[in-house]
Amino acid sequence: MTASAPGLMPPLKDWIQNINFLTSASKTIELPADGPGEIAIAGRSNAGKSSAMNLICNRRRLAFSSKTPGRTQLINVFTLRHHEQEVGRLVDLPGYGYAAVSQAIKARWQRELATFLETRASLVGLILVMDIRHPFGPLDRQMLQWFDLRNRPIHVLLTKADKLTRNEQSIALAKARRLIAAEKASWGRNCSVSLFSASQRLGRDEAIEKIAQWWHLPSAAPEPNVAKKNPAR
Ligand SMILES: Nc1nc2c(ncn2[C@@H]2O[C@H](COP(=O)(O)OP(=O)(O)OP(=O)(O)O)[C@@H](O)[C@H]2O)c(=O)[nH]1
Ligand SMILES: [Mg+2]
Repeated sequence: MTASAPGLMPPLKDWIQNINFLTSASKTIELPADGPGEIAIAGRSNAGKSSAMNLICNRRRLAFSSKTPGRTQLINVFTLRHHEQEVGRLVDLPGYGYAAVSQAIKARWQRELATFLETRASLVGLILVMDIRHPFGPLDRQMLQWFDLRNRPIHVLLTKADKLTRNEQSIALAKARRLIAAEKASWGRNCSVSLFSASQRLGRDEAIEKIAQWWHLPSAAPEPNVAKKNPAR
């Protein structure tokens, strides 16, 4: 994080839409030099990564979302600047597990994802997007295990929550929390989870709160009474 006076910045949710596309690459070694706080967004093919990123950033087509699974086959990097200074990057990773590609291509992507998660120095956190109807599949767990080696935070978005009733959503969330707690000897110790729906605009604030934390930025305006209690801040 490079901003010197985060207290003077507006809440991230009000200006994250200033984020811009930086570059695409098909391999980690082709990416630009390590930059300020990179946050990767990963998930199974068609899980809803691009839609999640569009809602978080309040942009209609920042990241390309489509009805054809597997369309995002590149590592897409987006950068956020404040007064010309880069404060963070969001990295939309290619989806894994797309059934309609060959084993060889799947294996190549798995290797690329592992390389990215294990070696990218400026990676400060991982947002893992999972369809709430079938979360924590074997490939999701593989991602969690690779990233666990870095000992950095992970936030799981249980997306497409609109496909379930309120009650089913609560059950799915509680089940995910139990699973994370059961894994606290490994990836679970760095992992949090929340409900998300791009189509119902659910869960944006919670996701931004994580991102802001990881970038050391304010996520929302301070409560008036908090401001009074801490007049110096
Ligand atoms: N009902 C519902 N549909 C969603 C939601 N998020 C995404 N979708 C749909 O799911 C499909 C895939 O969404 P994307 O955002 O393109 O998913 P992705 O993970 O980026 O896909 P790839 O990059 O191709 O791996 C699209 O048809 C979206 O409209 C959601 O919250 N609710
Ligand atoms: Mg995508």
